[in-house]
Amino acid sequence: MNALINSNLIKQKCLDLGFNKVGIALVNQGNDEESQRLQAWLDRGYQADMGWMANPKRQDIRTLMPEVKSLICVAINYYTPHQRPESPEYAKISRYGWGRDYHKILHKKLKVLADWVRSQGEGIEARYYADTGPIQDKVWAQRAGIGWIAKNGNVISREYGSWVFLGEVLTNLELVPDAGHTQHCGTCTRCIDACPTEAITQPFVVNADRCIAYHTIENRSEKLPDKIASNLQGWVAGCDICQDVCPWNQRFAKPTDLAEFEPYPENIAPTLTELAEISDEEWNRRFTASALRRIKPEMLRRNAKANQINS
Ligand code: B12
Ligand code: SF4
Ligand code: SF4
Repeated sequence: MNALINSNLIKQKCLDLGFNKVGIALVNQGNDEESQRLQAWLDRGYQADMGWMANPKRQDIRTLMPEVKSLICVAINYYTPHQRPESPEYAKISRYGWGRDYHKILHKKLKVLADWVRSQGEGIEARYYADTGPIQDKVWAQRAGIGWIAKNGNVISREYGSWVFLGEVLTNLELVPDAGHTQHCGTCTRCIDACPTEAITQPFVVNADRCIAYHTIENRSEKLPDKIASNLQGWVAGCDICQDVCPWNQRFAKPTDLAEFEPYPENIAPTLTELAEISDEEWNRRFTASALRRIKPEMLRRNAKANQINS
């Protein structure tokens, strides 16, 4: 399947669909280094209870789609200029969860893109993923030139900082690849120094078991570990500390033009008291079509109470 001519057309289509960045990566090289790093991360138990991170498909994209030749990688900017109030009575919700569920937004656009790619010729195949597939989204984004995997574990783009969600379309088309992105953290260590739970155990490596984002979103136990609970600093849903301190975000964040990412008004400054007592009904009302539905009402109450007890 040779469609060298289509790369520019595909990129234009992505921009027309509202993606802010697009790049292409080829599946012609081994994945050995990234695979080994992922394995080392798993061997250390850094996935905590996310057993699905050990799915072997994540190590080799060809096990997911044997005929894949190229990835069309996209990024979408979700930053809005709203700021959280600093007073300790407020609960902090991270930016990824302020507006409508990003999975819904990306999947809708990626489906249109994948259908369009397929319609370009007989025998063309295309499958899409964003976050939920057994794929290393960040590794492919870096290879496609979207940005670099930074010391805080996020992909940073020059244009938008790290406030971008990532997705990709896998296809059997042989497309013209972009150059992989170079690394621009330099000697900076701000994110590592700012992390209150020392979750960035070495540059580029995040131990989920120490990360506030993991414990507030994924940990389903009744009680949070003491070392996390005592360092929450107001966070009840994810954590943005290592992104907030990043000079790239401070200089290059730009407001998104997607209305769906505008925050639900109640997500900017909820109080710890209201969330510690939130009813299941109220939770259901507040978080309609929100990525925060992953944080069940009892987890949200647990997170808010842990902040109250430890403040
Ligand atoms: C598991 C997961 C988590 C876990 C683990 C985080 C992590 N950094 O791995 C938890 C629950 C903690 C988490 C939190 C968050 N997540 Co998350 N998460 C994922 C998921 C599902 C897999 C990531 C993964 O593969 N981790 C495994 C490790 C081994 O991979 P890695 O971090 O890419 O590691 C590579 C490098 O570190 C490098 N490396 C390792 N060692 C070394 C050593 C050297 C010397 C070098 C140079 C490199 C290097 O190699 C590794 C493998 O190639 C992805 C979606 C996806 N399918 O990819 C989203 C994803 C990474 N998450 C995302 C987001 C938004 C977040 C949060 C910001 C949400 C929030 N505000 O709370 C936080 C950020 C926390 C942080 N500092 O990383 C976005 C990130 C977007 C972006 N711009 O990068 C993603 C890509 C989802 C998406 N499609 O948009 N997440
Ligand atoms: S998200 Fe928060 S807890 Fe996790 S590594 Fe970043 S600063 Fe540390
Ligand atoms: S704070 Fe510094 S080291 Fe951390 S991700 Fe940003 S530039 Fe890289």
